[in-house]
Amino acid sequence: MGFFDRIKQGLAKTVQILNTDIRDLFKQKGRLVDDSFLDEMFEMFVKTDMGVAAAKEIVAEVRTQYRGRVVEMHDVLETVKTKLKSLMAQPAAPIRYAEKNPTVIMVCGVNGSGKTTTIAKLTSMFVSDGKKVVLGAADTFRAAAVEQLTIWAERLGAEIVIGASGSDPASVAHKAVAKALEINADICIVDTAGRLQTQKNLMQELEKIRRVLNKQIPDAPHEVILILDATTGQNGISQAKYFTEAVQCSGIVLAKLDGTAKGGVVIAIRKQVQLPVKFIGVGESAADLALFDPNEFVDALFDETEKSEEKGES
Ligand SMILES: Nc1nc2c(ncn2[C@@H]2O[C@H](COP(=O)(O)OP(=O)(O)O)[C@@H](O)[C@H]2O)c(=O)[nH]1
Ligand SMILES: [Mg+2]
Repeated sequence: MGFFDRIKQGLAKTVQILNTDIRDLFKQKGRLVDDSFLDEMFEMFVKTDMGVAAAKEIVAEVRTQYRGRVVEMHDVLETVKTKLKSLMAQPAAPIRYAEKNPTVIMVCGVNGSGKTTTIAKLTSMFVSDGKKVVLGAADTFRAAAVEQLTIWAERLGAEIVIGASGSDPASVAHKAVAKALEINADICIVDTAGRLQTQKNLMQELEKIRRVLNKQIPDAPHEVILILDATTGQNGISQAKYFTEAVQCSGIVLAKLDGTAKGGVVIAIRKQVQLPVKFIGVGESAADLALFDPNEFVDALFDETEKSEEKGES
């Protein structure tokens, strides 16, 4: 399956709802763009969780261009897609590699957001690029967390560094980077325990991990990636704010996009958070990670609708 189809499949729930709603909107052949059309369109966008502000902007654009006219679905969709792409635009945000090995990547987020799974996905990507990866199991609170990461490491062919149960996460992170230096690994990824953005002491613990890594290698961590769970919707915005204040995140991975019909949340995040979305998670396996490209993302969202229109099914 190609990259585009993988994203599309991952977004299936959102695509399906959006597709149904768009067809309803254009049920009447040659629909007149009046207030009730624009209201219906607004409701449809809000349902995807893109946020009221983004929905308003898109509808305003459609109003400016088409109000009072009888329109074809295709023309309106082109306008909507162009607007969405501009709302989500971001500078290219590939992984920032260190000049000298290892590239240190710290991963953080709330409980269950998909940190460990995303680390497995990133590891799989790096390993298939021929890179040597060391994982640091700095989620020392739960034995199960260490076990989960160990299983992935074995499966994917990465080294893993663990600490005693309950030991200082910063010291485990330090040991992992030391190991990466020792064996000349390309990448060291540090897993951390989940925490709420409002838990001050735990956020300080995260800061400490960052500090320790930075002492060990002056420009580390090279990436601090915040994992957001797409199914929790707009709360992600608040998480991004607090985590970025504490540990200067460099980018976001939006996990579980496949589990929600509200894939529009990416739009809300791009609009309200000053961090690039680097990857999206679209499933539970190590291969279910896709680079986030706003253009591809929007094309995937509307692909079904356009296909059925071509076939004259609308
Ligand atoms: N459907 C789906 N499930 C995911 C994705 N990422 C993680 N999960 C699941 O979410 C649950 C929590 O993930 P985990 O990585 O353990 O979260 P952590 O607590 O942040 O480390 C697990 O059941 C994962 O399989 C994803 O992109 N799609
Ligand atoms: Mg975990």
